[in-house]
Amino acid sequence: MLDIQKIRADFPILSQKVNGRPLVYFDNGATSQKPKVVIDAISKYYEEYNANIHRGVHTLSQLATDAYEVSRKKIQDHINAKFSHEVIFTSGTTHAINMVASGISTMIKAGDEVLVSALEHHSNIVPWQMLCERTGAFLKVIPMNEKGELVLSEYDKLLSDKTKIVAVNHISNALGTINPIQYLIEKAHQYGAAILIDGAQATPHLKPDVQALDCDFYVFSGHKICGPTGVGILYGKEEWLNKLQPFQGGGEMIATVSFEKTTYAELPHKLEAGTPNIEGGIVLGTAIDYLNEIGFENIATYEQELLDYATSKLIQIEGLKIYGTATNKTSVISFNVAKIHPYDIGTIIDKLGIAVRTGHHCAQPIMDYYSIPGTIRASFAFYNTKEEIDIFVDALIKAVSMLS
Ligand code: 7TS
Repeated sequence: MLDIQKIRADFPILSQKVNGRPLVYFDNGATSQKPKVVIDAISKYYEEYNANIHRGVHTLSQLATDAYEVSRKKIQDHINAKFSHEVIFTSGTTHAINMVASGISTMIKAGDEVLVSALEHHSNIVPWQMLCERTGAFLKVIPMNEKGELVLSEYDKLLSDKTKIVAVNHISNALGTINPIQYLIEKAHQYGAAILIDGAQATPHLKPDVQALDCDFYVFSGHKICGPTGVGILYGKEEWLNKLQPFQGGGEMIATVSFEKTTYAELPHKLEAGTPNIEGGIVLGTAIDYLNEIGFENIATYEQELLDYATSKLIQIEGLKIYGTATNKTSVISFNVAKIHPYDIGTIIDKLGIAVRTGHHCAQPIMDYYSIPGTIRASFAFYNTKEEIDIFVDALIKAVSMLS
């Protein structure tokens, strides 16, 4: 059992008023709020040991380097990677996917196939389209059904010896569907294809075990798991990361440089050119410690309760339709009410202190599937409460009556 009031006290922003009302923050799918330990760790870094890493012999540089590498090790343990050099710091999920889609180019030729799913965020579509444009490969799409689940029988049919890489999310940001990634990974491997899992929406809710999953790449963002913005992770199996062409060249990623030839450094440095987000990397470790103290099983159980409670209340509103009703679903509810534009509802409830996201959620193909311009999306975190859901539902009823 979680002590939610105690947890809420860890998050200074949650006691803010917005438009004169207590903040109800239901936009966790976009970014999570940050606990005081994370905010303090950022200040501590800049106040006490700010220095560039992997470079200087001086004390501060050593302290910063050690803290950065301790964090890498924490992330390795958290996702159960075999080696710490399989954990590459990036600026976020988008950067990590682009690193793979760009770095794998030399292994893709005209006529090869890249598989994504109908449930992807644009970040896991566009880099693959760009890869296909560069190489002459074809992009194929695993379709979804009305509930927002992937049609696995179609996936089976799409896979062939031409499939070189499959890129799918673990959890859909727009609908909350939890995809059967174990199955997707096993099947991809049967055809010799690599598979990248976009864990941006999964890592706030669960602890992935990359060795048990046996995925080739797993990517996520720090800012969605109580960490700072501008930092994320590319996990890759050692053999795959060794094969990837570096996305960026520059300082720190080399072994030797001359005008005739440059040789690359070993992992992880080969893929980490330039000065990284040092504070972000260090503090991502703090955020992961914080979440692990709360416990991912506790988080999942509680968020499921919030999801069930909110769903049962929302479906009582006349004309409300929920998009995404997968059997395995996380604490995201996407919906519309009658023909009212999601933006109008979002704007009115913002005046009542409630933060939700409205629009296509960077997942336009999902909106096209349902023939809608967008939805209202409420996404809950472990620090949200049933009382907040009540406030949200009351505000929604008010907004609908104003707009009908
Ligand atoms: N993949 C998924 C599944 C996502 O949900 C997001 C961000 C990204 C990739 C990109 O992550 P970034 O940190 O690199 O930007 N999703 C959302 C969202 O649902 N609302 O705002 C951002």
